[in-house]
Amino acid sequence: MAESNFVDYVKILCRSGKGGRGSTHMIREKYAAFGGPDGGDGGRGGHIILKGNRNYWTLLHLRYDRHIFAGHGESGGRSRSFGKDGANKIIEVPCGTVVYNADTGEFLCDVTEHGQEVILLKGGRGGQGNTHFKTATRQAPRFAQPGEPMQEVTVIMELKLLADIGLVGFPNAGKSTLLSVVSAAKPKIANYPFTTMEPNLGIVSYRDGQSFVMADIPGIIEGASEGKGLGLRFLRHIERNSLLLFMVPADADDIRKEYDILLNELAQFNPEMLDKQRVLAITKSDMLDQELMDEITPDLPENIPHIFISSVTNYNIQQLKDILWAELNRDSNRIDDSATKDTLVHRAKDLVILKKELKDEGENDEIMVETSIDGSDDSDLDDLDDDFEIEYEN
Ligand SMILES: Nc1nc2c(ncn2[C@@H]2O[C@H](COP(=O)(O)OP(=O)(O)OP(=O)(O)O)[C@@H](O)[C@H]2O)c(=O)[nH]1
Ligand SMILES: [Mg+2]
Repeated sequence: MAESNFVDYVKILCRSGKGGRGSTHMIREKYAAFGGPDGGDGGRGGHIILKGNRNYWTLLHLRYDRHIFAGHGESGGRSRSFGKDGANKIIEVPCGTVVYNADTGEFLCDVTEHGQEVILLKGGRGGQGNTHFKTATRQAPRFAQPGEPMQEVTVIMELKLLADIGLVGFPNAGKSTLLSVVSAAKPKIANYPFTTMEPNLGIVSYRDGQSFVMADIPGIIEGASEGKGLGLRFLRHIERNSLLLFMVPADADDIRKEYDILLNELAQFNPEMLDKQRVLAITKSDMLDQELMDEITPDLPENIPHIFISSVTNYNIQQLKDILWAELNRDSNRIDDSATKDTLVHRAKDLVILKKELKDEGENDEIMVETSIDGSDDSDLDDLDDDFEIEYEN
């Protein structure tokens, strides 16, 4: 997987900036007899922000930047001058990026829309300068508030492509061929299994300038859930599709059995996949005549729509599009405004699975951290009175 440009899994260390400390400065001027406090507030630490960008299709660009640190807030200064805020770090990600805590597997956030910004880690607030602590009885506070500490987390970012329809089939079923016929995508097509090694997306134009997005993923075989073939790692790219198009070739020994195997593998990956609407296409039907189709039909699953197609002769391709469009637009399947409302709840990752995943993805190497972040910077506390509690308002 290492040489591929299609990167859909990365582990990154993120750290926000700490807040700048408030200043303890005292006025010392020739004509101000007793001066007094004039220390300004520290600046806010930089946030770590994720931003959806539809021009990115993979997480490849993040492979080269494993440590993402925002800037620290500067300390406050004399004459009530504020410290400068630390610079935010914006991480641009493709739409469909899901973020998990790499240590606990906890789901943190996801980014589905172009331009959408999500604060992953907040920068520490700046401390208040000593001017805030002046009271009638304490005219010259020689302390100020330290800045809030920075936050750190190692995350796993996973890309789950956002498409309307996902193609599900054994290798060689004709998935890529169909995509090449109904869209402008040019996936590799060949008469051997596992031609497709990474997902392809295509935009299918429908009547009246409407369109939908189709995702072609590598073929699934029996035992994929135990890691056979290319395993199930690519299934995450059809997790969010509202509709699954199952494809079984006309020359399969047992069409019904192939369909059941596919269904079972999806269930092993995530049982919620079975809640999605399905359509079955019997591909390569140019190899069948009407008589054979009639013979096959009674054995097909009863509860879902099916259609015989041929990408080579274009047989029933328009009818297939009609069925897909109708299913997509059934209220029960509709994804509001293409994926603002997710079709799938992101669950926390099981720790055992997480460990295995990291190993499979070659991401289990430790990310080195140069400095520790136990938060408080002791030097900030030097001037504090013992009896004074510093609290941040929320
Ligand atoms: N006769 C006939 N052959 C087809 C049809 N569609 C695809 N094929 C052939 O089937 C073979 C496999 O097609 P692909 O589109 O690469 O199959 P795939 O499902 O993408 O396969 P993987 O990427 O390996 O999972 C190719 O040799 C295609 O030319 C069809 O409608 N009729
Ligand atoms: Mg293919």
